[in-house]
Amino acid sequence: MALTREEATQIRKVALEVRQDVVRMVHAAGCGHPGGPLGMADFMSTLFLQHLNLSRDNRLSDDRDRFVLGNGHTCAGYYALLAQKGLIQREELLRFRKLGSQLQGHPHRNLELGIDFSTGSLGTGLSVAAGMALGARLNSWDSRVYCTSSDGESQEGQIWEAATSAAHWGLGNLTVLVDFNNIQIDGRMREIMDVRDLEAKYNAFGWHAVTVDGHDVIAVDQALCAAKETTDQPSAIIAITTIGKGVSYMEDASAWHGVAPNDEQLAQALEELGAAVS
Ligand SMILES: Cc1ncc(C[n+]2csc(CCOP(=O)(O)OP(=O)(O)O)c2C)c(N)n1
Repeated sequence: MALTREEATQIRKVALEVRQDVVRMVHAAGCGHPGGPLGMADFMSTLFLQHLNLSRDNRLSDDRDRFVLGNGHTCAGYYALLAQKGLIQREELLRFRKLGSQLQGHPHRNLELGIDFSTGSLGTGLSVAAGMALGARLNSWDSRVYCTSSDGESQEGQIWEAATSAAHWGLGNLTVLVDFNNIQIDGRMREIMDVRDLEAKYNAFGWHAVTVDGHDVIAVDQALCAAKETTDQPSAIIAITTIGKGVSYMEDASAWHGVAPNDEQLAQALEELGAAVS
């Protein structure tokens, strides 16, 4: 069913709050990755609010959805969304990347917090997600598995081993959302290693693949609904995004892949994101 106007408004509001949390968290840590999560905030908020069946109440049960953040360096936004869902305490967000914190710079498996798998080593997430999807099917669990990936991560050979396996097993309960911002750690994809048309590639591997504007929450929601209806093939949603979305000096700039804003830059970012500057 299509998103109502109220649902779309709520998702956009949460995406904005996630962006505010991301810049605050990375600033407080003095290090981390702001660009990716700012770009992913709209499609991640659509997934977490509208589709992902994960809550404080069901987080330890078998019959719930699983989530794997394949591009683990973008975890600031993931943690902010787990806080939105009541799985992480809001105060903990500002301990991001601090010694002793449960919220390290790459996700560490912690089912109490709703974190299903440890990631950060690019290429591994989709394999694990495919294994979870197969396991859920073998156990007859009512469980869908969602995984994120990225254009940079798509350079890893293991992604395509996982894609081959998932199609072979007809994992209709598996969906990957690929953050395609055309930028990776060192610059533009085409200057480093162009992965080209990922929709065509996933289709050729036997997936149901679509490309959407990753900032259009209505389009993302429709793609997630179509993925649910595709029961005999895994689905891939190639989400075209702008790295650093919402903060003018971070937008489309690979320099902001993994740098913390200073005090002045934080103030400007929060102002642009409509947050109270304290
Ligand atoms: C196996 C592996 N190799 C290298 C890295 C270092 N690394 C971290 S992020 C990154 C770039 C990934 O590209 P992408 O996810 O597209 O970057 P973004 O869009 O977030 O800038 C690299 C190479 C890693 N984490 N894992």
